[in-house]
Amino acid sequence: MEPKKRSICPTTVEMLKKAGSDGTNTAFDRSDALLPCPIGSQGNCCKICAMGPCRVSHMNEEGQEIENCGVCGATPSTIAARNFLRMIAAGASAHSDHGRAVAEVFNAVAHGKGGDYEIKDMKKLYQVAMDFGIDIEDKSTSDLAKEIGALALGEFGKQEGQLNFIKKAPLKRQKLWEEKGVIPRGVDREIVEALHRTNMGVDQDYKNILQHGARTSLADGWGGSMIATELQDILFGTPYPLLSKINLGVLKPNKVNVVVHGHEPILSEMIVQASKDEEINELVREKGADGINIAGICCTANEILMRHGIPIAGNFLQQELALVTGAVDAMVVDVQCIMQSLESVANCYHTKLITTSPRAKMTGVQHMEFDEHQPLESAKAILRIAAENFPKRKAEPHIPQEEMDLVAGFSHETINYLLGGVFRASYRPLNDNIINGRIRGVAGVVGCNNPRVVHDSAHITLIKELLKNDVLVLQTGCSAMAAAKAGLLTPEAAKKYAGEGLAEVCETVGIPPVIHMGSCVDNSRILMAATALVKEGGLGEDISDLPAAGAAPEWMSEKAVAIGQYFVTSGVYTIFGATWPTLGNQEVNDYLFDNISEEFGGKWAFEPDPKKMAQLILNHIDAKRKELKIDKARERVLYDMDMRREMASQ
Ligand code: NFS
Repeated sequence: MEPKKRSICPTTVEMLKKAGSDGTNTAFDRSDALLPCPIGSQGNCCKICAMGPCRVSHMNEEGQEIENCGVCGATPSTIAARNFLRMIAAGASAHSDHGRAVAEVFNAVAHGKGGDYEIKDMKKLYQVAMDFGIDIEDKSTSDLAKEIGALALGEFGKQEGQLNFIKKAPLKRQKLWEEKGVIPRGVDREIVEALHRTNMGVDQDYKNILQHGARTSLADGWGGSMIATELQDILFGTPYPLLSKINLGVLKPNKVNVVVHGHEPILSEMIVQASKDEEINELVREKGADGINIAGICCTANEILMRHGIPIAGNFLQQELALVTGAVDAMVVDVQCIMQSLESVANCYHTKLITTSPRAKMTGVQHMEFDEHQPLESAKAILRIAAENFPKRKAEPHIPQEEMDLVAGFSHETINYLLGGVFRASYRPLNDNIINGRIRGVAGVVGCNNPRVVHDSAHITLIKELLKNDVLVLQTGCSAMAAAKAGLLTPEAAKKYAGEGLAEVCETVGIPPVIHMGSCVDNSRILMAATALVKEGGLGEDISDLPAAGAAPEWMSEKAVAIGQYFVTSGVYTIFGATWPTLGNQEVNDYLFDNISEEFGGKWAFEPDPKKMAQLILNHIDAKRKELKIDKARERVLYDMDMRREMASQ
């Protein structure tokens, strides 16, 4: 396919052309060459034992749909539900193993063995201590940190009781979860149980399997992911709004370009710190460069953007293209969303690709284990390699010009502060503007890129439709990067893209109409923002009452399924684009797209067309406004505006 049909992002198109002429193969090429398996993509393939793999539903040579059972008798619904639960469990494991790594570093810091890491946000330390139910009176910060560290680590292996952060949800929601029996015990326990239940011959009732999917997902959203976010904020600082830039134009021809790619800020924070080291900068100058330039890809980029304003090179589908510029002297990766093809792409240019986590090595790639006891030294060693590599560039780099300004750094706490001020921090102004109809509703737009969708296009079409209709957009992950590249993360975007009501609120408060809340584990911040809206009052008693919805228009990772499910289980209407993992099974679809809402108030939907997706979200928001009896208020606001326009034209 022609590069310009591949992406709406100009640097992506430019680098795809260059990759073509350099003979470099990318994910875009491979997705053309490799069509998705028609059986697997519909959730109709069972390969959990050696009697199969069983294709349980397929077309025969006459084109008739054949629906049969697996060799063991497993029905297509059981198989589709098992596959779905395994996706949730895998996604939850990724976020949670990240959370555990942070908890381990946090615990080491609390015991004075944290090397160069330290506690940066004392206020958040106290907040999290209270969330854990710790009596904070008369305790030193070091004692509090030790207690938090022990409790946080304990959340993973807990056998009984419930995860602590469940208590942060609205009371009505907690009660509902209890009634439905889905409150997670330990994070690891739920994930292990998911794998056990989906073994050959164990759980065979698709609803029972999916009920455990609900519980496993909560162990992610209100467990592993939330632990990651909260402890990262204490260790590295709670984000506050800041300016930065995005897109491949942030790479600089005369600097040593180091791209950090992956997910855990434990690594990227230290790379940022080491880049300021005088000895490293001396070496960089010795090698003929004008300095060192750090840029991020994927969610680790979001982490260091949110806390340091480090620019972002690009989102998921730009990881190979960053190397195609010929300007990246080192790409350092840790875990998750790292394409194995990076090794061959790096070999086409001069880039040193370096793996750092014992959990994620790559054949043929230099491994430099990141020593968490001497993190700064590890980071410096990586930067030395990058500096040494600068003079080895094979050709003049070809860096696209485009870079875009953005404002990021919106934690749940800073939204509170921005809206209410230091002394009256609150969500009241946001609730009031939703109630009076200036803001029609709120949508979380998150998730990945997927080469089966024109890169970034579904994100941008959906978000623009929502803004036009006065929907405030909260974002994380690679979707936030797509919006940032399109200029939607600037305060000026309100005037340009938002409806009058939303634009007015954004201009008064001085925020963009699209709020970047961080990486994918930071979807827990969106849960907290939704909870704050409920607790502030006037918008119902539960997350499911809010005029709000979620979407992942270009998803590809199992992590997205885990996130989507914890939003649904938390009461949110959640729509996925691209494809849907149980497409081939009516019974499971009927449950996930419809009946599940009787249990949890939220439900799934699948809609690949972003305009139709926006309409579904607006319909849902309007229905919720009606239930809350605030639909009339909005009509009045709109009427007032029409009247104003009419008066202006007279
Ligand atoms: Ni999320 Fe972040 Fe991006 Fe998708 Fe991958 S980087 S954790 S999974 S591709 S949004």
